[in-house]
Amino acid sequence: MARKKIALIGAGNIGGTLAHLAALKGLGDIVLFDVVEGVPQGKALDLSQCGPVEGFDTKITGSNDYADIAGADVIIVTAGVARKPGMSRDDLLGINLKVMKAVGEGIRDNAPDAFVICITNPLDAMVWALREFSGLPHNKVVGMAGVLDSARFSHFLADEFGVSVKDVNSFVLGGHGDTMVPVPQYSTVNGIPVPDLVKMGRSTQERIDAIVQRTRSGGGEIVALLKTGSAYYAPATSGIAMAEAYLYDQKRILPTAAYVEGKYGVDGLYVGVPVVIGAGGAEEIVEIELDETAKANLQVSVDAVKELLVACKGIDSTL
Ligand code: TXD
Repeated sequence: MARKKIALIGAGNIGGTLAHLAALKGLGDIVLFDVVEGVPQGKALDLSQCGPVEGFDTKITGSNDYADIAGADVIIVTAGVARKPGMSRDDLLGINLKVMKAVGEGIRDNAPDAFVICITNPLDAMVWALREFSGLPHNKVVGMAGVLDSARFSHFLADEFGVSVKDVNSFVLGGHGDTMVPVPQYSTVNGIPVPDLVKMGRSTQERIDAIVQRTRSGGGEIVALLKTGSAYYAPATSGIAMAEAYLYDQKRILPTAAYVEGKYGVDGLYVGVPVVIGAGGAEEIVEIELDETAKANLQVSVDAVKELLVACKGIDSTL
């Protein structure tokens, strides 16, 4: 069977890590694309030289020409600029919207049948703009944020309860920003809901609230430490999990920035919700019962995303 083809648009910190992970996992042949000449080619050559050590024969190439992404099965987009200390994700909008226009047109013209995972920030607006510019079906364009945010939430919860991350399933809804909605009620340790663990005295509400807040500012915490950029190992790992769900038709329910039409009281925008991801892309949006607090918090997140879309339309009148 012919190998799948993975195109990575953006060969920076996340792009290079995506390529390394995809190669190690044997997901398919890899094309690293970037506008900077030499970077995708250099990283591709370096990564290819892992092959003899790891034993993978996948072809890894670098390119500055969109024609080379032709026929890609999965495209993961990290093109754009990342945050520096003191910057919010929303501060990136002006620059990255123009990047999404170029990337969207490149995908439209060369790989319209791909499943596209957008990672570029501000994520909820950039995935919407990328879908608009590319013209691909809404179920074939999604955003990666919730898998990362819930991984951060799960990591902190596993630490708090002194348990294996294997047994922690956590739930984050809403946008990839300060308004994201970690949902302890739907977060469990091997099926035991977090609120029950608090009642059992294994933590306190205050400590869980602090973990929720630390999850919300998880990206900023790393930007402040790194000073030169933002997180890239866990974002790349999260993007790869979504790509695998599509490539292997896993029907995973993953927190995903998906196009919502009607569910959760949302109509016509991308927001982080539980989505079944399989060979059909975003196959189904799973609508769960939310308590009043989670509903209100989700609405705040949706309103914040709507403001970003207004800003996008103010910059690019074709949107
Ligand atoms: O959870 C999430 N979605 C976030 C997303 C988690 C972490 C980082 N998040 C965002 O991903 C971050 O705010 C950035 O917007 C993207 C990529 O982050 P990364 O750390 O990979 O940024 P880099 O290292 O600066 O890489 C960006 C690359 C760089 O090589 C540029 O030359 C390239 O993008 N770039 C372009 N490639 C193609 N086309 C265009 N126009 C272009 N402009 C820049």
